[in-house]
Amino acid sequence: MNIKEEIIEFCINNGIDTIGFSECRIFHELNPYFEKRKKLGLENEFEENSIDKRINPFLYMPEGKTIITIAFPYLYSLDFNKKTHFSKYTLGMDYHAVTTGYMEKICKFIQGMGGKTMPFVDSNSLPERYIASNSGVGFIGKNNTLITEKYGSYVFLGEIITDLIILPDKPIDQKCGNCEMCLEACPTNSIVKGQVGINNDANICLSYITQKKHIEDSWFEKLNGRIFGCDTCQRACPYNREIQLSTISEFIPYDYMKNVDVQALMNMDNDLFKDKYKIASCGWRGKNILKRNAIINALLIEKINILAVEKDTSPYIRDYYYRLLKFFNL
Ligand code: B12
Repeated sequence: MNIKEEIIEFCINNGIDTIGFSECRIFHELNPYFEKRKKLGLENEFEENSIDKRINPFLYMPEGKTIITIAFPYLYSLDFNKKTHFSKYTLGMDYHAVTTGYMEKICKFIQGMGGKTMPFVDSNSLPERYIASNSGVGFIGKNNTLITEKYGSYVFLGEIITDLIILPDKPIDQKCGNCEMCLEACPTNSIVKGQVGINNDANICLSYITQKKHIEDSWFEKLNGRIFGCDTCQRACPYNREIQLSTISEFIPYDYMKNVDVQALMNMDNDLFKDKYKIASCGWRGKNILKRNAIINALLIEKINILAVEKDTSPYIRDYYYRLLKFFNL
């Protein structure tokens, strides 16, 4: 068995079957693309400003030779019938913690073969979807997501830079063809026709709006049941229909994430947040973002009385309370 086969076998034995390899190199071809997005004001606050940090893996490991991409499937059910809901990627244990556990094991294995390793999941600024598509793990669809054959786009991505030279896999061509179901489904038209990425405005993507600290009143009605994240463009994608579900047990949804108690969420205190929501993938933005979105959906979708929020200790929450009353003429 060669190094590549040994790594693949180790991953499979540890429950990971979607993995690919690509050459570690500077992604010069993305430079004009990122420049153009910058000029058009399409950059999102969660994106890295420095283009060098986005395209140069050698900043993270100067002796890097290969990037290994691992896809972690997270979907446990294709049921999207809940009116008020968290998006699917948030339902289980925080993916940063889960994927780090797997990546550490794989890194140790590679180190045992004499290789240096540098793992990352969301933890540096490299373009994870682009690297994954270079590694043949999937293709980047018109909805921007990395779509795998087995699990569709419902995967998290993790990468390991190593100094081992490993035969790269072939990238997979985009398979969207003339399909524009994601464009048509997006409630804010954040995905528009054109070259993938260039014309997409992540600043009006509802996933971002649910995570943004300050939102204008005009967004209240757009949330339409969303507490954190948005799955609309993924739900619309035909490649997400006949897919296999996750077998990663850490991603089994917590019951309170699947069945949202809006009343509890809008009155949430620090203890409840720490116990339940901080440990899920929606925790990193803090308690008040979730409370705010719960209050909006309590009024909009659940028709629940939000009076108790008037006395909330947070001025941020009280501000949204009064803005909502005004907006809905209550
Ligand atoms: C910022 C960010 C966001 C922002 C902006 C999203 C966006 N449209 O880029 C917001 C908050 C909106 C967001 C939402 C989501 N995100 Co997010 N996000 C990120 C983050 C931290 C950076 C991404 C970024 O810089 N985006 C800006 C775009 C322009 O750059 P890009 O991602 O590198 O991809 C573009 C280029 O590669 C280019 N491209 C592709 N091929 C080619 C070829 C050539 C020649 C050229 C020039 C360019 C080019 O097009 C790509 C698509 O725009 C990444 C982690 C990371 N470091 O990559 C996670 C990440 C992309 N997010 C992820 C997830 C899961 C999501 C959501 C599905 C969560 C949800 N359900 O709400 C949504 C999906 C929304 C969507 N349709 O994109 C996963 C992606 C999983 C997947 N299968 O694709 C990532 C990789 C995190 C992870 N480690 O798993 N996210």
